[in-house]
Amino acid sequence: MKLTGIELLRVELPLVTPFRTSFGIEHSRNALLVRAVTDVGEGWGECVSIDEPSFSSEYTDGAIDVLRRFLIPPLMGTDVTAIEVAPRIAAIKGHRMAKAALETAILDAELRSTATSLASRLGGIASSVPVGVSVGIRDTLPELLDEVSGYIEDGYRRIKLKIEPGWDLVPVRAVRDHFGPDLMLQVDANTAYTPVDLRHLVKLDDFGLTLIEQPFDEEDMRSHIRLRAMSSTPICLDESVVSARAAADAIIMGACDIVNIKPGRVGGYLEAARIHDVCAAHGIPVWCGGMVETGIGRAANLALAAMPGFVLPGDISASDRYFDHDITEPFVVDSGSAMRVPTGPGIGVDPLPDALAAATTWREWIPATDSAG
Ligand code: OSB
Ligand code: MG
Repeated sequence: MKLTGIELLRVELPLVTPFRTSFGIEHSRNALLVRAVTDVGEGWGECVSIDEPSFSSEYTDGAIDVLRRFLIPPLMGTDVTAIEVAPRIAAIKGHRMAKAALETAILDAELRSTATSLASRLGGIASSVPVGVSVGIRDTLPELLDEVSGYIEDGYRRIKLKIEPGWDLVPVRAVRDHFGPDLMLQVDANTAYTPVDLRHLVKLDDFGLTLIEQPFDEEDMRSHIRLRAMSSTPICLDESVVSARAAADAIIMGACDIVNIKPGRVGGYLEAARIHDVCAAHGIPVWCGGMVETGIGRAANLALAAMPGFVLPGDISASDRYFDHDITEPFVVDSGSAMRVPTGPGIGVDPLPDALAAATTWREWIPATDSAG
């Protein structure tokens, strides 16, 4: 198929609750959407970068710049299939979130043109997948317990608490004591700890956690290996796993028991599926991470999470956990903490025109004539 144009859109969706992590606080989601226009129809992708380079080195203004100047031009006006996208832009280093959004938009267009769902393209088999909710750092314990209670009433059976030095053992103990041993509970530090914290983190073993996610710096494999040897809590990597190769290396060197797969972080859904396969071959359970996506990114994440190795609940919560008004039909969680996988062509959802228009703060149309040879 021929790529004839790309539209970049920024949308701003206010969050129903501010989301605080060890690396910052967000009051609204400023998402970047990519609409690929081809001779066989169009497709959508969402770039999961955030405003500042604080989760990883990527940030949204940078993603727009690299898409416009380096990633879109080599593809524009040419014949392209989704599997060719990554090799054709591989000379550009890094920028995996930007690459993922572009590849997803092209993949969505391709799949829609053959009425194939993304889930079936990736080898997804589940019609519904287990999901949980990621709970930000709060100012007080009562606020945290209130927030978690609300999610449990909504149907969630798996809670992930964001932690950082000074907000770890006490909130984890409070949630475990208040909601009891049956609640599936895990924590995510987003790289906030250093090797001097190793013995402190072992104390989390008392709380029956499903996993601890990325306690140390993304490049600090050694501390993850050491913690894994000292602690009985399973170690999960997020930020460190930027590719299937990185996943294989982390597993072989004994740095993790579990892998969080985020398509944006690894350059797209095709690489994400490869990570699934690498992990499956090693008996490593995986789950689908989240980056506070709009309905566009959420739909695609559900398709990925339908693959058989996704045995742990994903960070794929209902639209109303994040936004009053999503830009797609809202996603809902059922009373059993599960969410349906879209079955329609491509990612299976479309932006609602009015909701998209209301949320859009900026758009740029990049036609083929600008750059095609
Ligand atoms: O580390 O998993 C993370 C959100 C933004 C940036 C990083 C992370 C998160 C989450 C998932 O915890 C939140 C969600 O999408 O539900
Ligand atoms: Mg994480």
